[in-house]
Amino acid sequence: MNATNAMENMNLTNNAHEFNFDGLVGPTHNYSGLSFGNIASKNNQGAVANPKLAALQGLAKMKALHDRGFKQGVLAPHERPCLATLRSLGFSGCDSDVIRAAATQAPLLLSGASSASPMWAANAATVSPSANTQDGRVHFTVANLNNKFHRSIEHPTTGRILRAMFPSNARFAHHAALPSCPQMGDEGAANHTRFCGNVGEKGLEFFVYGASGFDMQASAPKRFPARQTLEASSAVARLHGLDAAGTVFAQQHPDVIDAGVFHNDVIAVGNGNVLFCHEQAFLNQTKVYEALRTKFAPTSAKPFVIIEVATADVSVADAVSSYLFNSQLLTRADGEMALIVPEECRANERVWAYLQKLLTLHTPIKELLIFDLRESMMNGGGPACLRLRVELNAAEALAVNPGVLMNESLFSALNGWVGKHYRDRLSDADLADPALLSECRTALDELTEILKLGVVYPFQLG
Ligand code: SUG
Repeated sequence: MNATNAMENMNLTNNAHEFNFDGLVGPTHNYSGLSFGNIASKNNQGAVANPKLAALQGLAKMKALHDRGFKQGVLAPHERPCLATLRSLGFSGCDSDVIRAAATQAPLLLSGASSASPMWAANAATVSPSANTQDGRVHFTVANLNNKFHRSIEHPTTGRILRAMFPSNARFAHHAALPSCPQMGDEGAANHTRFCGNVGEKGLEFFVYGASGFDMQASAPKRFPARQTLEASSAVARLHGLDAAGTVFAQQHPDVIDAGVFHNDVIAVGNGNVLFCHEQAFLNQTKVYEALRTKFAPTSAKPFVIIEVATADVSVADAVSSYLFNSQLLTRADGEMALIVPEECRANERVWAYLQKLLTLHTPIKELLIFDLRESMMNGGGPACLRLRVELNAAEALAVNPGVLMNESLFSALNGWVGKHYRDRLSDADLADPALLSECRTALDELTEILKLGVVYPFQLG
C-alpha cells in the first residue's frame, strides 16, 4: 500500500459505507429457460416477459433503499442481442441478416445472445474492500460465468463498465476474468461474503464453492452443475492480495445444489458480524462455523452471530421457491440491520411465519422490507442477485463516477428513459425481430450519457 493511501484509509475508516450497485434490467429481458439448475428459469421458460415492468421494479427497489439512507448505485445493462457473439459463431451479413439466420438456424444461440442476464449484478464480479487487500486498493475480479453460454459472454462488457464506474487506478484494481474453462468456473459475489466488525475495518472474506475444479467427482452434486470451483475462489483471493488469516473457504452442500441452490446466495447471506443461513447450506457445516468464528474473533470485539434456519421451519424447497436467503442484509444508520426480501417470502406461509418469529428473536435483524421483483424472480433473480456490494471509504467513494450514484434526478431520468425505450411485452418469438437490436442500441447510447459512462458497448467501440 502506498503511504498516502494508507494514511487516508486510516483516517477515513469511520466514514466507510457499503454501496449497493443494482443491475438495471435491460430492454431484452425474457424467459428463455437458459439456466439448467436454476428451477425458476426452467419453470418459466416460454412465459411472456415485461421488460418495462422488470426495469421499473428494480428501480423502485433502488430508490426505496436510497431514500432510507443506504448508499445506492446503478450498473448498466448490455447490448443485446450480442451481435459480436453471433458473428463469432459464424452468422454473417448485415445485423438483420445475422439475427434472422440465428433465429431460424439456431434459436437457442439467439436466446443466449439476447438474454438480459447482466441484470444479476451479484454475478458481475467479486469485490474485496481496501481494508482487506494487501495494496490498500479495492479489488474487482470480473466473473467468467463460464457455466452458461448466455452468461459467459458478459465479462468483457461488464469489465469495461466497472472500469468506467471505478476509474481511479490509485484506488481501484481491476482484474480480468479467470480463464474460461470448467476448472475455473467463477460466478462472482454470489458466492462471496465479507464479514467485519464495522464497515471500513479489516475483516474476513468467505468464499463458497460448489466443487473442486480438478476433482469434479469429489463431493460434487449429481443432478445440477456446481458453477463455482474452489480453484477459482482461491485464484480470486490471491489476485486480491488477501491473507490466509482473513479468508475462509467452504463447500456448498452438494444436495442443496441438486435441490436448485445454484449459487450460495440462494441459501445464505452475510453482513457485518452476522451470517444468516439454512442449516443445510454447507458441507461440514459445524466446521465452517468454527472456522468463521475463529478467524473473525481477532478482527473485532463483536461476537460472530450465526442465525441458522432449521429445516423444520423452512425446507430447502421453500427457501428456493421463496428466495428467503436471497435477501439483502443491510446495516442501518443506527447499527441495527434490515432484511430486504422479495414478495414471494410473504406468499409462502412457512417462510412468512419464520420471518415473523425472526423479528422477535434477539438478533441484529430488526426490520423487514418487502419488494415486488416478480419479473426478475421468475428467472431466479431476487433482491441479492440484483446487487453488487462495494465497500468504500470516503476517499474511494469520491473516486466513483458520480453519474452512476442514485439520487432524485437520476431516478427520474432512468424512469423516463425506461418509459421511452422499453417494450411491455416480450416473447421468445420477438427475439427474432431485428428492430429489438436497434431499440436496444438507441436506448443504451442515451444511457451512457445519463450515467456518464463514456464508450463501453461494442456498437460504440466500432
Ligand atoms: O444465472 N438466471 C440467472 C439468475 C442469476 C441469479 N443470481 C444470483 N443468485 N446471484 C442465472 O441462472 C435465467 C435466464 C433465462 O432463463 O432466460 C438466468 O440466467
